[in-house]
Amino acid sequence: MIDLYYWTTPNGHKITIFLEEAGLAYRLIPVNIGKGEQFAPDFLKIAPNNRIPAILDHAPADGGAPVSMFESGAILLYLAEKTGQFIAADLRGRASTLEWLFWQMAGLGPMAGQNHHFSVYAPEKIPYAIDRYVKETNRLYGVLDRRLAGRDFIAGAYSIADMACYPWIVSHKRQSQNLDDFPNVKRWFESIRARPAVERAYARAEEINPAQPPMSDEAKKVLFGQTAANTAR
Ligand SMILES: N[C@@H](CCC(=O)N[C@@H](CS)C(=O)NCC(=O)O)C(=O)O
Repeated sequence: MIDLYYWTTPNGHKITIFLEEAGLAYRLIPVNIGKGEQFAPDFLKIAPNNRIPAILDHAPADGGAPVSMFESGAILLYLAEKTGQFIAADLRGRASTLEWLFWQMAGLGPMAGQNHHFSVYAPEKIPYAIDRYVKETNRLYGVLDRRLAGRDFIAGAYSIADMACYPWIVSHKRQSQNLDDFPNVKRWFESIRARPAVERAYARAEEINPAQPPMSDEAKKVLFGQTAANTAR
């Protein structure tokens, strides 16, 4: 059994997608980040960065004590290694899965995240910041589009690289990106959206946080303006 500390955000969806695809038994533990639940002492013990997702694997492959993990890319890799699924077994396939997984973690995720922040959440609209992140997101979509030309998936067979990228493309409109400009991304996106496991993963999100209401002022206060001092627990 795997406990998944989860909220209904792109980084959370990556892990429900994997667990649904692999058919692993898991329990969702909602961590409502808009209410500050990411600062609960028990959560911080396994996720010291006060961010979801995190997991607790009660049956690790070495048969020892439960293993906890934070950081969605590390969790995807851990689960792929645990199950032997969604990462190529050969050296070259594995290398290409890892490079695109890390590309998502270090590029697409953070840039699209800042794009959301300045375009949607920031209390003042700062044209330079919006333009900077919309353009950088656009560049990254272009990189992904070129990668997907002539390919069904990002790194050979369907893999953790696809699972990492897909949830960040779901919110393309919020990122001011038009999928018609990226036909390979669009084809890939539609094929992943239609996967039954992906549908189940997003249905779990609906159960936990129906209709995903717009972020409240209270949630903005919790999420934005965190510093070392005010998050020290
Ligand atoms: N690099 C981290 C980022 C995780 C992350 O930013 N999680 C967000 C939700 S998508 C969060 O928990 N935010 C809580 C907060 O900002 O306090 C990962 O991929 O796991």
